[in-house]
Amino acid sequence: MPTPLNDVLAALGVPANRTAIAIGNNWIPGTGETLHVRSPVDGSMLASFPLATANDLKPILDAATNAFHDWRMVPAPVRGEFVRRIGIKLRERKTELAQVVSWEAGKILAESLGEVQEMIDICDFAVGLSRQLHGLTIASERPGHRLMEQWHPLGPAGVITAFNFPVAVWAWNAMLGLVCGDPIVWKPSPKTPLCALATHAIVVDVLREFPEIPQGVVSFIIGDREVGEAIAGANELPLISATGSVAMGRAVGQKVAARLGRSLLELGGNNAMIVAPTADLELAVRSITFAAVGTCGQRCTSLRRLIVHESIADNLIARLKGVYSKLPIGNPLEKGVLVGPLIDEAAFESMQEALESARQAGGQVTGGGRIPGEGFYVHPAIVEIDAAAPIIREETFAPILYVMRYRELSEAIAMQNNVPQGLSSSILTNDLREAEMFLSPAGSDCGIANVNIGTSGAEIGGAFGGEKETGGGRESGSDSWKAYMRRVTNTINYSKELPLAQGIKFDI
Ligand code: UN1
Repeated sequence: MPTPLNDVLAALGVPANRTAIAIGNNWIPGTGETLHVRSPVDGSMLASFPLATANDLKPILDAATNAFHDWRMVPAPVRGEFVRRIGIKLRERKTELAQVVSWEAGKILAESLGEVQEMIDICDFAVGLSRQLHGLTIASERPGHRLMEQWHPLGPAGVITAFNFPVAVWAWNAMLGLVCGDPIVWKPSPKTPLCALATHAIVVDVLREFPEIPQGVVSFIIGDREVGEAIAGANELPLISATGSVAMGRAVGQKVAARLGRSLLELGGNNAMIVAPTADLELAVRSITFAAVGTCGQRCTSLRRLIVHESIADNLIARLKGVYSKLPIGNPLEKGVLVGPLIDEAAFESMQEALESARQAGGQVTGGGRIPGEGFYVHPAIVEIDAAAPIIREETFAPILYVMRYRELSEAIAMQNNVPQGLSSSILTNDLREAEMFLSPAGSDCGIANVNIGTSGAEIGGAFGGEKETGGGRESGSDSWKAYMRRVTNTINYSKELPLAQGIKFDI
């Protein structure tokens, strides 16, 4: 079926024959079953092509391994120049790539543009970083000795990404990995393969400007679980960075651990916000709505649990219901729409199951129903529920906001932490002591803890990730780059003596 998306893909340089594999500019068909890609926007068929199987992985691993031998010796600032060019190309193709993201992941255009902006931002960050991959020099206890550390490229990195951030999460990993000297083997979600093809085409365009760079520095393979497992088990990939469900991360993490590899996991969030009595309620309504219904509740940082002080709960809930009743829901490519569709029917069903569990636990559900027509468009739900209900401990990838009440801050913090996940959290308060308590060691146990903003929409400059079942990995900014490198400790003796550490005498 003709769709404007094909024109966009052609403009981006994606070959007309869609393939499940590419090694640099070498686009290779997969040997597996046919994948049919339907748009969550209107159910239209976007593409059909054979998936890759685990048997298709070998040439990719070989190419990445070969590429590594050259790439690790390219000076990091020169690797940074490649990434700088990718950032420029992304600026030029921002609108087109965002359209692909909206068509395939169903997020509204403004958020898709934001996602591509995250790619551009991480390019800029990585370019700067390419000139400051630094180690320490450390005081040696021995005279005439120097103790220092260096950071060297680690090796090819496997990057497994999810449908909900189909291009930005790859960029967080790939741009850092590339400046660090690691070739990148990407396994995108089979729900958003065209986003990967489009992104890869942009990178290939830059690769053409650098004929000396081996093609194997960038590759992708689109397949199902079997391919993910093969990647996790591949000794050629010393680092596996995986974003997705806790179940996926558990499987990948165990497989990587079994070969004593390194994994960087960014898994489920079940994020909460505490709204304290002094909170600015206008700001609360806006930040809650963006965090809870943005991306149709399908961010790992989406707000799922609202813990409100009992003195303001009725007022805040009424205002939220008012805003929810007027939310513009519909085609994410249309101007003015704020809530697009769920990714697919399975997402809709798990939303309905969660709402049913909530009702059984005595929850009062407002919204949550499907809007008739093509695609799975829903009314975001507000669920007033008891903090003891089992369903609130689960992450459902849908716009459901569980609302609970509290009396004392310590109780609110305990509620916030009483879930298996630990990605993002926030408190809305104008009381300094409450804010600092929330940020203290006895406060939020998450990897992200915010004050007077929501749980989602983090900037790339900070380290991104969380604790407990979220997996413990950190991607993106700060010193996350260290995961993509190996640290070497060097001791250099520039004296004519051989003093041993710890004062050991060993005279022969
Ligand atoms: C994700 O959902 O996997 O903080 C990533 C945010 C975005 C990234 C979300 N910058 O909401």
